[in-house]
Parts: sequence; C-alpha cells; structure tokens
Amino acid sequence: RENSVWTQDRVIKSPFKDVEIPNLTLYDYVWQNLDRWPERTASVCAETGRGYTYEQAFKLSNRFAANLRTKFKICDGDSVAVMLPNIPDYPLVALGILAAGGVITSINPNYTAHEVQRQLKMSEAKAIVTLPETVPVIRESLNIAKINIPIIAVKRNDNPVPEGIALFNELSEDIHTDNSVLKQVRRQTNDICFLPYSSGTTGLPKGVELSHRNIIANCEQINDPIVAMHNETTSTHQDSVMGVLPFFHIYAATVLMFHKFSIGAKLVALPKFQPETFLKTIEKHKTNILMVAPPLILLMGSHSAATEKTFEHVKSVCNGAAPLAASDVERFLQTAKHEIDFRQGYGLTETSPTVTIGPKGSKQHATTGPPVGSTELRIVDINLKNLGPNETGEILVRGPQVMRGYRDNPQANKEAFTEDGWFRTGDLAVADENGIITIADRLKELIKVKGFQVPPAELESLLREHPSVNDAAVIGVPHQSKGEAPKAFVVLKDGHKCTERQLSEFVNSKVATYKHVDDITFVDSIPKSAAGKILRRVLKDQYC
Ligand code: 4UV
Repeated sequence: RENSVWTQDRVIKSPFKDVEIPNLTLYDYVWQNLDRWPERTASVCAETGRGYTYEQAFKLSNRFAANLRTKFKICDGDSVAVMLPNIPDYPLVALGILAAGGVITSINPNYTAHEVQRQLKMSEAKAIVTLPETVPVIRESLNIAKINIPIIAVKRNDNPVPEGIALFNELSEDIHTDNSVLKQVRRQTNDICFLPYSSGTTGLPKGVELSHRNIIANCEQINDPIVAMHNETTSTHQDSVMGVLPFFHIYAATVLMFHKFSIGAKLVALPKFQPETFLKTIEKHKTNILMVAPPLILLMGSHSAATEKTFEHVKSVCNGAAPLAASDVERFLQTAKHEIDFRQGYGLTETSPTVTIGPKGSKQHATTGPPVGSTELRIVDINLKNLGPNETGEILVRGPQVMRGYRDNPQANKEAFTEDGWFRTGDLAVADENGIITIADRLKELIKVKGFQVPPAELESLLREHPSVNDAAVIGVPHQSKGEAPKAFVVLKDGHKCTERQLSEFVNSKVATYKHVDDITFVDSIPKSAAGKILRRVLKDQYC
C-alpha cells in the first residue's frame, strides 16, 4: 500500500482504508454499544474516586438533557457553555447538552471573566455549566457582557453553592424527570454539535463549527486497526485511559472523551494538574493509554517520581499539540523500560482534530505519520502550487473531519479555505515518499504555550488598550519547558512613561496564566508591511 500515496498531481492520499461514517448524531454514536458494557466504569475522578458506570452515565445525562429542555428552555441548535475542569461529570454534561439538541461551547476553566465574556457573547450561549467555585468569575463575565443566562453548577464536594444556582446533580438525579421531551429533538448528522474557539492562522479566537459527522468521522478514522491505540472492551478487558489533557480542548474532547466513551474505555479524570498526582494516577489506575502533549513527555522522562513502576501498564502513548524534542521521547522510553507503542498525532481544532497519526509500531518518533483514512493532504508553496516528497511547504487538508467553517466570519473562512475547498493549516511540513509528515514550523502567527493556543492578536489588543501604549506586537519565542512563550514589543506614546512590570500586570490581570506576558521590550516602531501587517519574522530575526 505504501508508495502509492502520492498521486500524479502531488496530492497525498491516506494509506489507510476509507472510513464509513454512520449517519448518526454524536450522541447516538457514543451510546450505540452501551449494552456491551453497562456495568463498566465510564469515568472516575483521580482525586476522589467518584465516578459513573456507563449505565449511570447514560441515564443521568439523559435526565439532565430533558431538564435542559424543560427547565432551561434549551432548543435545537442552542449553544450551552461548559466551563469545567476534568471531572468525571464532564462527559455526562457534554453528552447531555447534545441529547437536548444543543451545541457544546467549551471554555477553558482557568479563563478570566474578561476571556469568558467574549466567548459567551460570541457563541450566544443560552446557559453555562460550571463549578460552584467558578460562579463569581462567570457572574463578573455576565456583568461585563451585559447578558443574563442561567448558571448550572456541578457539585462535587461540600463546598458551598452560591444562591440561585441550579445543580447538575439534582437535574440529573431527579427521577420525576419526563424524558419524553427528548423525542422532540431534531438533530441531523451535519448539524453543528461542538463550538470550540480557535484563532486559526490569524486574529482573535473564532467559533469553530464542528458537526456531529465531523467528530464521528474522526473517531472512525482513529479506529482503523493500523492506527488504533485501544483494545476492544470485553468481559475480561477494559482500557484505562488517562484524562490529563483538558477536556475543553479538541484533542481531549474527541480523542479522550467522545472516542473513549464510544469504545467503552475507563476515563480517569484528573481535575487539577500536579506532577506527583499525575504520575501516581498513572500507576494507581493502571493506565494503558496516555494521550499527552510535549511538556508531559518531558516530565515523564525527567521527574524523580517517574519510574519503571509508574508506567508498568502503559501500552500506548500519543503525543500531539506542539513540537516535540526527540530526546524527550527517548528519555521517557528509557524511564519506562518496557516496550511502549509511542506515536505522534497532528491536527487542529478546525479538523476535529486528527489529520495524521503514526501507525502502530512506528519508530519514527519525530514524525506525525501519514494522513488518517479518507483524508488527503497537499504540501504547497506560497502560490499554493503542489510540492513533492521531501519539499517543505504549507499543509492543506481535505477530509470529512474538516470544520464547516468559522461561525459568522465569512472573511476568516475565505482565508482559511482555498477556492477549491482545501483547508489551510498554517503549518509548515515536509512529507516523505510514503506520505509521512514531519512538522517543520508554524507559518501562522499562533503561539503555543504548553500546547495551549495563545493568539498574539489577543495580547496585542490588550496592550493597545493601555493609555500609554501607541503600538504593540507579540511573537512566540522558544521556552525550555513550555515550548514557547509570548514576547511583546511595545511602542509608547510620545511623552508617556510606563514600566514593563506595569504593562505586564495590566495584561496579565485579564488573561489566563499560560497567556501571561512577562517579557516586554520597548521599541521605537513595529515593522509592518505596506498593508499594515506586523512583520513578525523581522522581529524574530532581529531580537531572538
Ligand atoms: O487547534 P489546536 O489547539 O489543536 C491541537 C490538536 C492536537 C492534536 C490533534 C490530533 C492528535 O491526534 C493529537 O495527538 C493532537 O493542538 O492547535 C493546532 C496547532 O497545534 C500544532 C500545529 O501548529 C497546529 O496547527 N500541532 C498540533 N499537533 C502537533 C502540532 C504536532 N504533533 N507537532 C507539532 N505541532
């Protein structure tokens, strides 16, 4: 099969079988095999052991769904925001929203009120599900946005719940719920079901419209026997999967939550990341499958508490979301000592997310493998002309997992797709004779800190809001443990004085910690093109 992946027109075809995409909603897809593992643990909290069986998860999320429709008037196509850490209830909340006919818009639980309000407004969320502890942030965000939507909290301990907040627990456990309202839900497989936010190649975060079919396609693509990391759930086996990547991000949402629920695995949710707890959880829950990003690979190979015993049950490890140093993988594999099937996946929020993944047993750790089933790639030069094997260019993608588009943003969609419908990733890569991809660089302005998106435009617009700032530009610079960190260049207004620290504090109070700007250089001017675009490459070459 190999060597036939390049067509005469220099399009790279997948070496894997085309996928069949069932004509279902994601909700029906995830539950379709429920009767094979009703008593198995679906999700469990790594900290408290609180969790649900598949049967319970199904029942509770359905009741929650019915109450979303009756008590909260959620209708087909309405967005419902989820701002939760990785708790075992997350998949129930998410699947409940889908069962109610809603669309999940996932929000980073560490966001500030300033960041939350923007997404609530843009997604037109009709309700938000969160923790009692986060209610004050949400109330502040609703105040800033001047909107009022109901807040539903997931109670997971004895912490007090603020007044006037409905509880997920009561809504999902109420046995008097009339589930027959769910018969009114009309959702088709091409309808939107998930609306995460991504800045794409340029600008501020935009709503990424993913359909039921997009995500189901991606689940089927990673089910290919040559690609799959899991083993079938049977009467004698259930994979234990580490839920450390944040569920709000597409990598974990599809690959950990929806996919792992569809195959009946046990999802171990880690609500608060701490290196020791993470490593102990792997050992205690006998993790078989680990989905991680580069900082975790680094940690697993270098932390003093990471030993052979920690990884005793680990069979497969997938890395993605940011570039990985081959030496970090080697160190991890040496620590684990036994044979581990390590692979990289590559993808984006806009592609549900998986575009390429290494096949089973691949030892090419620096590559991200060939395109998954039913997926075609092109590597192109700046004129969108197709390049051939071993030539570096931008990756374009076509496949059933590619988003419908950015919500209400025709301009961004025009830039994101070529005229003949290929999605532009903004990543630079090279493909070998067998269509195996190595990511070379990022062409787009996006910065990734620990694998999280940090859109420079967001930080630039905050910097420009400061009364002493005339102009600003932000670029990503290499960082040893985070991969990249933002660095700002600021032009002050004539006659104004302001310290780096004052500016940092001004910006950092409005954004989540991983977006913090702690490196600011004052300059006389920002290099720009004739059209006014910031010449980031010039800044990089000049200062880094
Ligand atoms: O939109 P996003 O935040 O999405 C992601 C998705 C990560 C995935 C997807 C499928 C997998 O199987 C998997 O293991 C991980 O992070 O950011 C998209 C950008 O992240 C960079 C690249 O610049 C994308 O445009 N990126 C994603 N995966 C890799 C990567 C990788 N393996 N190596 C280098 N950069």
